Amino acid sequence: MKNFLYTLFFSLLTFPLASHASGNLESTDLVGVTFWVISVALVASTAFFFFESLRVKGKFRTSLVVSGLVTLVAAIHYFYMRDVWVTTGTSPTVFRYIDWVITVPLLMIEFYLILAACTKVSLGVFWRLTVGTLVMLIAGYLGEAGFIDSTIGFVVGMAGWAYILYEIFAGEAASVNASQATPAVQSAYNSMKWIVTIGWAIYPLGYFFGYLAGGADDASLNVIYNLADFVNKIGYGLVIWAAAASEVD
Ligand SMILES: *C/C=C(C)/C=C/C=C(C)/C=C/C1=C(C)CCCC1(C)C
Repeated sequence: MKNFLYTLFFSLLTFPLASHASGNLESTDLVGVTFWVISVALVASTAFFFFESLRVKGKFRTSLVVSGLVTLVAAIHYFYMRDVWVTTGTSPTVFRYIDWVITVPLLMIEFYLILAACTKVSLGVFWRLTVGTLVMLIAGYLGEAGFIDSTIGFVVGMAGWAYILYEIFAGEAASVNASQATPAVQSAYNSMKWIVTIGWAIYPLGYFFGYLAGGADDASLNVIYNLADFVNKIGYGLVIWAAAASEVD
């Protein structure tokens, strides 16, 4: 069984590698270099999370596989986004949103998964986190792509984010964490909560400066998003891994 899983994981890793770039990266293109470095870090993290999922206690396996799926999906998008950047010098916004629609709900349900590894958690937690996330992203996309007014997209998107923050700071998820989670899970939960508050704030700020406050420069915006993704996808996964690994027996 383990050999089968190793083979499966390894074959999944070839997807990002197969999506090769058609343009050459100039050594002076710093934004392109950040795309490159993050792509490779995402592939390496995917291997790490998948293989570690076979070592941690069974109840944490799903969480680590989900962390690996987040970095795998993001790696594939990063290879394409680097291509868009290198060949056109413009922001690969559509790819970012496609990536977010898949990875952000997965990141959010990690709260549910780590709590469910400790105790019985109602499915309401899962659905509220998923729906809040989708409202945030879909409103943002519609505003950014011009289907709805960009201010309305921003306001509705912010409301979706506020709803998720409420759930993890003061809602049912927060009370289950405080009363029933193990110390390791509580500490992961708290770090994740702050990543979702501070690390995620980069994206609405980017939207605000890009669409509502007169436009932002594409190069700076992409470097900031790339660094933010490093923390919010890889760092976030490592926080969960640290909790899971500390409970290995
Ligand atoms: C790995 C990628 C992540 C964690 C992306 C997160 C994206 C957001 C938290 C986006 C939030 C937005 C708002 C809160 C309002 C305006 C529209 C968005 C979609 C930029």
